Amino acid sequence: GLTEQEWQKVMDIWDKVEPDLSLHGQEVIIRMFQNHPETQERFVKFKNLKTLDEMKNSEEVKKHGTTVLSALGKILKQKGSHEAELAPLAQTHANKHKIPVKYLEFISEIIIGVFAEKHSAEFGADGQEAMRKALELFRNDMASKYKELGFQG
Ligand code: CLN
Repeated sequence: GLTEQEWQKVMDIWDKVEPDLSLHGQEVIIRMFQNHPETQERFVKFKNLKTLDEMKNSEEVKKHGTTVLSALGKILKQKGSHEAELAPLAQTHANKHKIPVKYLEFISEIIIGVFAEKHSAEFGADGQEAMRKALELFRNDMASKYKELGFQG
């Protein structure tokens, strides 16, 4: 788990991100599609977006970015006691969307990269390390749920 101090670092960066979730979320989704095109294939609603401009101009991408980051924010704020928030997410991502754990790894690194770029002064090496640990915990718990559900993610 994380120390109280590490959770505090996670909450500190979240305070910077939260006022503009849609901008951060949009950036995360677009970068994920660009760096890992196989992730885009999992989205029926985004498969048709071909160019970077199309992605940037898509209100749906922005909306989905907000959905993802608000769900993640709710989880992180539980500081590890996230069972209630995580269970439904594991359920849909395993059974419905069929998302390998590997993709959760991709998005974790992209989240850290985007936040670091946008908040270089406030999100230094220690903050990034704390966030990496928090996202690892999230991912490990998702992976355990996947196993329970019989999904070899
Ligand atoms: Fe996801 C839908 C949260 C990572 C693929 N995702 C949703 C919804 C979330 C959500 C809330 C809507 C409700 C639901 O279906 O459940 N996703 C998250 C969070 C993370 C996340 C939090 C990690 C930080 N999701 C992923 C990826 C994966 C993916 C690992 C592919 C690349 S990133 N998620 C989906 C798909 C949907 C979805 C395909 C369904 C979208 C739609 O058609 O509306």
